[in-house]
Amino acid sequence: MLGRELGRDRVSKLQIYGIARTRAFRALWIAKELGLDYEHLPIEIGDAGARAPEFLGLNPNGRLPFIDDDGFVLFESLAITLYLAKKHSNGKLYPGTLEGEARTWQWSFWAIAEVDRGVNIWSLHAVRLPPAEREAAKRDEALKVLAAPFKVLDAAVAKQPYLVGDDFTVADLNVAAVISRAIDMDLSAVPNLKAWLTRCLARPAAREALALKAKADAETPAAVTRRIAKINRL
Ligand SMILES: N[C@@H](CCC(=O)N[C@@H](CS)C(=O)NCC(=O)O)C(=O)O
Repeated sequence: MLGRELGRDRVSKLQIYGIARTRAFRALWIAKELGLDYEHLPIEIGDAGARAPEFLGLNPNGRLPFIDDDGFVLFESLAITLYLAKKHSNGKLYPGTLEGEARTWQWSFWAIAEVDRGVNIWSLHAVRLPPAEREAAKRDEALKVLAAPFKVLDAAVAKQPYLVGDDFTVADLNVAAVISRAIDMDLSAVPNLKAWLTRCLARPAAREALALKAKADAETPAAVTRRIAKINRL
């Protein structure tokens, strides 16, 4: 049921919209990390899903994910993780100091700006598209683009176990979720990044969310993967 169809006199549980193959994975991971009671609505991309009128009414971008938290509707995957972490785990998963918060924003914006697109291009052309349709040139270019930012991340987690210090926070979740598909790359040039990513993705909450993603990946027809590559010019 859509959140907006519920009477506002009762509290509805958090709803996470988007099949786990998409960036909804990020929202699912934080919800599991926080132990939230939530409903997952695994809608697809496109006209039969996020671009259908009832969902455009919630997220006019027609993209996934978005959440409805008792009537508060939010899109942008990392805004969702930051919001939920701050709401439910301020001072723990969400750093409690001004500097810790700023460091979390820094890494989250960095992940979107520097590595999100490159990892997506690489994974489509290395893993997700049918082998005959993968373009080696796009895959190689993506690896070139990722090399410098991956070195930056590698250096950051060489000095300390996690991005904001000794403890795992939503900063780690955001960056690790954005580059999660890089776990299938040859990461031998960035061993600290590899160890940190492996550590983040081994968390019980991450494993549960990854299992949902793997199932959705396996069930995704090639036509949909082609559409993803085309829509996003990847
Ligand atoms: N910056 C947005 C990107 C959202 C996005 O592009 N989602 C993809 C799925 S991972 C999507 O819905 N694509 C289908 C489309 O654009 O029609 C976020 O992080 O939430």
